[in-house]
Amino acid sequence: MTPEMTQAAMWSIAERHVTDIIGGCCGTTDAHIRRLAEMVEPIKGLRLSTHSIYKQTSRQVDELTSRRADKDSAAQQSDSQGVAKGHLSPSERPSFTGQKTVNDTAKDGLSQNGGQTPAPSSADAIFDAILKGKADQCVEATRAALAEGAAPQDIINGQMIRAMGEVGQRFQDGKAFVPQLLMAGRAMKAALELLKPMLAGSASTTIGRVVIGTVKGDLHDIGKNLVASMLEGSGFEVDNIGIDVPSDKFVEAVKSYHADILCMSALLTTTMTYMKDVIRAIEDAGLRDKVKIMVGGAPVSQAFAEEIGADGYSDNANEAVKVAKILLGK
Ligand code: B12
Repeated sequence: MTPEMTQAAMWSIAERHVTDIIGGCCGTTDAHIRRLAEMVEPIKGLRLSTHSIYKQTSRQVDELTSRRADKDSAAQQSDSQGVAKGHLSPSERPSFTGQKTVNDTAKDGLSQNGGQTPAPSSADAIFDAILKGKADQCVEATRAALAEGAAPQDIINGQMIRAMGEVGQRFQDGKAFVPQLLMAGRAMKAALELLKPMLAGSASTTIGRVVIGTVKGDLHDIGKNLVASMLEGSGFEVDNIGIDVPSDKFVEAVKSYHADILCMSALLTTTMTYMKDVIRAIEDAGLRDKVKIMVGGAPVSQAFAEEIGADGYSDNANEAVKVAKILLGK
């Protein structure tokens, strides 16, 4: 696996907070670990280790462990409730406060100012929060912008969509990676929730409605979710109907959601052929002229898309947004 693949594969685990430590074993290089460090940085509640720590050799780590074990042992003598030798109580777990984080040292991070510049205006703060993937900050900045009298539609068009465009560009240029895209999309989504009630009743604010799912037999969803987030962050309304989706569920979702575009994802050569079955089911339901169909996923190609009668294909989430807009004439 490349460092980027490792990062993408570990994302769903890290994001769900089901692990305390992420690392690498045989085959992993500094580049893999660096990607993992970049990935956990914006996840709320996770603490980032430092470059110097993950650069340490296993011998140094052994020394660190035994020093801590000695410390524990000393602590045990003065505390009858002390932890077992060699184990760290929560308060004893390594804290890297005060040390330089990877974020501080990263030259190509999404945050360009490293917190050095004066507090930005609300508009800048929204843009900045999306680039950093900070949902809470984005919501707060959006609140502040509204309090200053900004119109919800202007916030969306002026800051949010522009920020997502910037993140997409950095992704394309190899300066941002999958988790940053997801975090940015999520930050924008959180603030959009705040704006949604204010938009109700106003002229249509959505570029189009999209149903997206991974086809039957296939459980891969990282790429599919990324496409969903990018579409959502770019102004589409998205119904993400999950993984292992059979054709009748796709048909039902397209119907009930009044979808303009149906997006299908497949990561296995054995499941990508099912896309053709879904297209046939859409035709049988009399919906084919009402909905555009886009397909994607690692084994899918432009030639395959054409062969099965899909309208659009892209090999990445950023392009997917462009293709979706073109298909709807936007
Ligand atoms: C992570 C992963 C898993 C995870 C999935 C976790 C999850 N929540 O998704 C787990 C561990 C569950 C898994 C299981 C399996 N996996 Co797997 N997996 C991968 C891995 C390492 C990364 C996939 C990934 O997330 N990539 C990152 C994302 C961002 O990229 P992406 O999905 O391609 O998406 C991008 C584009 O394709 C596009 N895109 C995606 N969807 C769409 C949709 C539309 C409409 C558009 C326009 C664009 C688009 O945009 C995305 C963003 O840029 C790949 C290896 C690889 N090199 O791809 C193997 C891989 C896909 N897996 C493979 C296999 C064989 C399996 C298993 C069968 C293993 C097993 N024996 O059990 C099972 C299958 C389970 C199942 N029934 O689905 C093979 C597939 C081989 C093949 N040719 O069919 C691969 C290629 C590994 C390999 N080299 O052998 N896997």
